[in-house]
Amino acid sequence: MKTLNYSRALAAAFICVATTGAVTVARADIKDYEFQLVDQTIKAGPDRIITVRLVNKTTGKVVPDAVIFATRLDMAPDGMQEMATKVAPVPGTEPGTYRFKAIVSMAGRWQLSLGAKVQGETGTVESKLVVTAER
Ligand SMILES: [Cu+2]
Repeated sequence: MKTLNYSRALAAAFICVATTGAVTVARADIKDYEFQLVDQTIKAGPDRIITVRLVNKTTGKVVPDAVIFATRLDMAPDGMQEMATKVAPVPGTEPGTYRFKAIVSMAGRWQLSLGAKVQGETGTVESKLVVTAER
């Protein structure tokens, strides 16, 4: 009986090690992902569209179907973090790009903070992007 239990435990341990190894090889790190601005500058005004892409830095490929759960747009880069505006997601034009509509009420630098989940990855992608609004 003892021997049987021992070999079972050993088999279980072996499977565990094998699985862990496979996962480590197959899975990219969540830190390999980042959002990038498609356009660094936009025009100030109502209903402006900010377009970003989500990139896997190790492959250089864009990543579709991320779930964006946090957005914030404020003027922190120009010392006005209390000056925040509503951000509404709008459908992307191509896979891997994500678009947001916002009222950009003032010329200057705006920080877009994004939090997202990537399919098949644990953890959260968090990016802060600075977009310049021109008059
Ligand atoms: Cu401002």
